[in-house]
Amino acid sequence: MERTYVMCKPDAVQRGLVGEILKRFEQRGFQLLALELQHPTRERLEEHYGDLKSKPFFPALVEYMLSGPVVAMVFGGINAVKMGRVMVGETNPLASTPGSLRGDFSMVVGRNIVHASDAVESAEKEIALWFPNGVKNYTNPIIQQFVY
Ligand code: RTP
Repeated sequence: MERTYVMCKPDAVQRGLVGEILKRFEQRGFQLLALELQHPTRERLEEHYGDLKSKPFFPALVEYMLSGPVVAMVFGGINAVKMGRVMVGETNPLASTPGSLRGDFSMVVGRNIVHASDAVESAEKEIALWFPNGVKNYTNPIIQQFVY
């Protein structure tokens, strides 16, 4: 089963949007595989956003992500990575259509409420980074009956 890493950013936790985000992924048919409130270290965030180290907004991004706890989640499903990005919307909320999480709940790129992995390979790296003890797969019979 393809897996993706989804994270409610600190502004989502502070605004009480965790339930809404989780609900939308569950309703769409993703299978919840892991869920944890975490207080990430600077080191972990710098590794998570390692590809963006040279960007001018990198220091502000790390401070934003350190502004409170995050909710780390792993979801499984068919095309989970691409589908997760559709759920989330575009990086800039201005380009995110209503119906997507960022399109419904955010206004600016610096407070865009949620992360979802952008490729299968990065999803697996992110899952290993945020859940170092591993994430167990299991079979959900309700979801399985729609897979053909
Ligand atoms: P994410 O990794 O958080 O899911 O976001 P993304 O793939 O949609 O976008 P990415 O390019 O990976 O950027 C990561 C996060 O950095 C912040 N950002 N700020 N000020 C800016 O121009 C700018 N650009 C990106 C956003 O919080 C973005 O989600």
